[in-house]
Amino acid sequence: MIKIYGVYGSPFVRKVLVLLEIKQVPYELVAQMPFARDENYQKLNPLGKVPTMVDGDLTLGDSKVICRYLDAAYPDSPLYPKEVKERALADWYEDLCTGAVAELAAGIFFQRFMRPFAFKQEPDEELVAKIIDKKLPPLLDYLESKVPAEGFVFGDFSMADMSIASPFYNAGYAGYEVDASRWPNLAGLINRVKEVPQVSAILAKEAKTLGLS
Ligand SMILES: N[C@@H](CCC(=O)N[C@@H](CS)C(=O)NCC(=O)O)C(=O)O
Repeated sequence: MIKIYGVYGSPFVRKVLVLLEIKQVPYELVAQMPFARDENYQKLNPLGKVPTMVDGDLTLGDSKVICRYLDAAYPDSPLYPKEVKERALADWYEDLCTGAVAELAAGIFFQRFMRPFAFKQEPDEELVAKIIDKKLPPLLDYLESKVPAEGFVFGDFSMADMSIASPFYNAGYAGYEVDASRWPNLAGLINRVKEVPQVSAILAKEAKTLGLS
């Protein structure tokens, strides 16, 4: 059976779990904390990051790489567009949002959620304000111009939608919401993705694990 190393609550692990749930591919989630500096885990993934996937003799790190492999290996219910230019755009949105966007959202989540609840430290609100007021808005403006007012980016739900929305669920745990009056398309997409049954099921499991429900 496919093993996914990681934890509920990671925006990157979430993408992989949603894809497996939609494709109805059985998997085991092997608990692996990020930042654990676990030598055995680093043999699977030298970066020590989650997720890592093991499918038989294949071991892969990075949610983008894992999702693209799983979509090709388990082709039922495809989660990337087929048309070449759409596919390239989907890859770009996924790279952008699991990269720069996720990094900024993670900054809010880390400061306002992990620091007080996990490490009993005060959040650095100056840093959070810089992210919210200066660093995120240009990226949100860009996404707003690419996201439709209704439905999903490429018609059917795809990993592009999941990748765009996922970092904002973590920022949401830390009390940050995309301002729907300034970025209505993006805020709408984040809500629509949440309503995909497999996404809401994974978010419900996370909320339990994070002590939010
Ligand atoms: N680009 C990677 C990012 C993975 C990532 O940064 N995961 C975080 C957890 S949410 C992590 O493991 N951080 C630990 C570290 O950076 O050492 C992906 O998409 O899988």
